[in-house]
Amino acid sequence: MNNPSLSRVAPWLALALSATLLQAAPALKHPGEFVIDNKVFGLPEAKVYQDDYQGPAVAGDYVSALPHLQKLDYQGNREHKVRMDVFAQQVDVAAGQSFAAWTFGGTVPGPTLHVREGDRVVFVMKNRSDQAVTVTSPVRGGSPFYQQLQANLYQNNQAVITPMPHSMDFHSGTVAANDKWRSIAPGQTIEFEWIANYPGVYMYHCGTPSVLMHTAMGQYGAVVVSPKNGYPTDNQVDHEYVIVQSEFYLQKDGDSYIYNHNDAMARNPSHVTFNGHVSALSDAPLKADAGDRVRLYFLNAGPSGTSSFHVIGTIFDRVWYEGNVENEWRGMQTVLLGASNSAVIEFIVPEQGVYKLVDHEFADAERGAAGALVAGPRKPR
Ligand SMILES: [Cu+2]
Repeated sequence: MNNPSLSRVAPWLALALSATLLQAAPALKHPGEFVIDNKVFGLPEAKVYQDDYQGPAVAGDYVSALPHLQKLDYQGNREHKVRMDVFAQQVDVAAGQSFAAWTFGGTVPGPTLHVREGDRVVFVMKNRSDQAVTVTSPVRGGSPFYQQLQANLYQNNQAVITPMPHSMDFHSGTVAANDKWRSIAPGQTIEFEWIANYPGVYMYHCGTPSVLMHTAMGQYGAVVVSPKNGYPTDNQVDHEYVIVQSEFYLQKDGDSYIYNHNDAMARNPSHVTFNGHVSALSDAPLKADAGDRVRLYFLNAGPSGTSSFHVIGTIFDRVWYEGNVENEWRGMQTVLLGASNSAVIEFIVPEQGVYKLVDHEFADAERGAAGALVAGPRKPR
């Protein structure tokens, strides 16, 4: 090689090529798995079986309770063993207003799972709707979810027994739905794997008919799949929170509330909430300081309504629609999200004060889709 500039470039080129090749080879685990565009497909069939498991209903190191997101304290990719059992609970949606919800893990919305693009999830779910499961007393061997849950004033949940078939549909997974997302009977356990092939903020929900009823009864939550190479602002973010918007269709029934399917069909919600309770983010507002960059992982779970999310007094510096870094918007006042759409939203807190979070569809804000971020003074840098 006579050209000196080329010989200087060559080692860099070799390094860059080997890095690309390393990235281009996701770990395969089972026969039949194949790779297209760096994504893994062809996962094994789900297993459905009967066992006598009575342990923690939620397990997984990166599973948290809203509005928390568990930090990914590992490099590259890993396999996650995650359990979210399904069972009924009496949950509050407003002060003194509760209903016998169908839940993943005992809360509405359910636990938040955090993984990285390319990670593998081995998911287990037991249908325990035929038994009384307690989630509000200390549990050993569970996930960070339990400690966060027990610190949450709005999760004074009580066990209820409502035997019922249920299923789990992760929008973050790419699989044959008739296999992995199939319904299981009370007492049965389902186990399947999925790969986080695409980054973003995803909904999971029960897909058992009536899907409208099963989701409106409380069976949904969020999965955050962080991009392999992160977001461009990762080292500037001071606070991050997860918000799930959803609506309820409840009518008074004695001391409690029950689901009204006609109201759900007519899209006439009784409550629209952030994180499952009309006061969740008002009485316990999000915290930050002036000048902080705040990141929200926002999911509109529906089941049927849209969300026009706005933070009064701020402009969204960056918005990644569906949480994919390729879908970047700048300088947004409001983010419009259909049912099961999401966004990663960032704004800079302009000064000390109170910033109201609202669904700017004000009929929904008045039904409860409102909260606040309280900002302290600017910290010396
Ligand atoms: Cu269900």
